[in-house]
Amino acid sequence: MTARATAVAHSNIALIKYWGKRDTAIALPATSSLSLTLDAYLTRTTVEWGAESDSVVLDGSRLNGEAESRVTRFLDLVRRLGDRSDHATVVSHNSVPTAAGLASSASGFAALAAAATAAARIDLTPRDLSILARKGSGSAARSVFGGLAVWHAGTDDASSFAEPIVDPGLDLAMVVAVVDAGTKTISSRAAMQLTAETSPYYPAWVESSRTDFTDMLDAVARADFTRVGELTESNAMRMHASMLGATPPVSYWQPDSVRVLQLVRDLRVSGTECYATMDAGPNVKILCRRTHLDTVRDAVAALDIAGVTTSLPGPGVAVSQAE
Ligand code: 2P0
Repeated sequence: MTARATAVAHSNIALIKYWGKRDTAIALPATSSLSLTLDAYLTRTTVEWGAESDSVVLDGSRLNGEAESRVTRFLDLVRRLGDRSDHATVVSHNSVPTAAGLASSASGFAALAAAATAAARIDLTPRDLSILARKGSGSAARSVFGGLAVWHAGTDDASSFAEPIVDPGLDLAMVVAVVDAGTKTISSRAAMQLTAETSPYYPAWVESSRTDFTDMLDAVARADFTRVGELTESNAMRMHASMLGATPPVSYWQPDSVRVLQLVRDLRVSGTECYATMDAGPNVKILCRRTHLDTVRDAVAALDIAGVTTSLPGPGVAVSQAE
């Protein structure tokens, strides 16, 4: 029997963002966050144990340097969990452009966590899988689950996990306005640390995001689409405002990002209710109802930017093959 497994995980976009850690050593976030897993972007990863050394191939290219070390450190955690000393061959494919602010590390580390543990025959509950995925990349904790998921900030390793929440009929969909699919200029990990250490607005971000999180849970429970959308947009803008206050300032925005944000406002005025959110990149994700998906997509396409993708809520991580 070979120790091999393949897992598929989808990316997620936070409606209430995670931006900054309270403990970098075990990846505890400063605040709780809430996300929507998308069906549009996924990572498929195969892990096979039994090798002499770890190797990682992403989209046909062998990783090296810090990108490889990050995966190797993660595999160390799995070795410890499974009490094994052999190494792994990791082959991964992203349908997401890597490191472009489209949550490739979320789907990437969720798929890696599931494949590496399944291949090692380590049986984890979904909660424990999310705790493990968190240590690869914070947002990966949420990609263990489909649809809407919350990641509780927690106070220690065991209490900082994600879990799904029931959508009581919100009918959510998302349009991704791709402004630039190139690699980001500063990693989200570095940018959030810089913001936390140097921005005078960071404490205000933490405080307001805590309130946003509570308000969002309430809005979701009431299936109040308007409130969910308003909170989504304002939470993202406040996160970016906190970055602008860093030294040196962090800005992921490009001129086309602003054009899309303006379009979202115009669409709302003309009766298509939709709301914008942005992550560590220039792309704009637009939250809307399913019935408005085509209208929003066509309006974005008319801006003639780099690309546009539509998405419905996606599934949680799945081990598609364990041999
Ligand atoms: C989020 N982002 O909540 C936020 C909003 C980007 C902007 O989670 O250091 O790759 O690996 O825990 O998860 C991106 O940060 O950072 C992110 P690490 P991660 O989706």
